[in-house]
Amino acid sequence: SELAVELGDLELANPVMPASGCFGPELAELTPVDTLGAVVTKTVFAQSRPGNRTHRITEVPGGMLNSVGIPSRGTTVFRDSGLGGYAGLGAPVVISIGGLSAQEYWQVVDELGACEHAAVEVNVSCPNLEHGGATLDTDLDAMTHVVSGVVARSTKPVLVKLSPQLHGMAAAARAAQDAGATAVTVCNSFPAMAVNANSRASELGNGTGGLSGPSVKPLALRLVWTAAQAVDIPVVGCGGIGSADDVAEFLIAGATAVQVGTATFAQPDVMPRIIGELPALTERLGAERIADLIGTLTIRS
Ligand code: RRO
Repeated sequence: SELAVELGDLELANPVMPASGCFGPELAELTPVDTLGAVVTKTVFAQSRPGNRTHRITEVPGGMLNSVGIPSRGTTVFRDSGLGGYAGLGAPVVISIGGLSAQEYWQVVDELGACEHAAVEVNVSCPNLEHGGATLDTDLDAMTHVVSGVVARSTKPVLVKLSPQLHGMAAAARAAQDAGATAVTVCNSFPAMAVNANSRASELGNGTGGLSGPSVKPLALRLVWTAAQAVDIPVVGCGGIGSADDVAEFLIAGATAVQVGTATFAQPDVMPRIIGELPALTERLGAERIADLIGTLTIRS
């Protein structure tokens, strides 16, 4: 159909899915989710873990900061509970996976086995984990080791969620491609912090966190454009997307699909609404199919 896009062998009915961590099955009670191109789960760890101290989220002008720290009940509980409730929502499920070592990532994939999912997204870019985060993609050898092991073990397409590296993006995207990734997701939240001058304390219980929302959109667009030029695999755009026009901008810059995160907190129905607007947008932009927009950016003369 006119909205379909492809991530390797993975065909999506449309290019819109939630960003990992910003969407739980409870959203299905507020808005229809079976129209989404896919659903992406909160990152799953092998073991159960509590996550970071509160306060975990704070609003800032133009967006929000989070330091959630991946609370997880562990892979087997997730798998045996209908994918934590994500199965049966009527959309393909992309399982975000994390770990503090290569073995931990691989254990998640092994324990997921053949359970009903459409793809995995390897989170190599959480800014909020112990030991200064799990931003593995700043060490390309370490990322290659993890990703190639996941690709070898997984029967499904493998997306790799990258950090917002303003200088290292091309190299990181290329390394993910060379490790066998089906697509790269660009990008995770931006390392940031918020300070309360009255208390002289950080707003977040972890001290620092990840910035997301409208303020990061121009940065994310630039990173998507850079990644799309560097690789031959699809790029999934993520960062400040909250409207159908935003989706068009990311596709034109080179994204094949997009993820919506922060906007879903204030507007639970934002994704179905955007999807509903995409046919008219496609027509207004003179394209027959939305995929015809991908990577069509010209430089203004
Ligand atoms: O859980 C988090 O604190 C978190 C993760 Br895993 C991530 O990848 N990105 C983010 O902004 N927060």
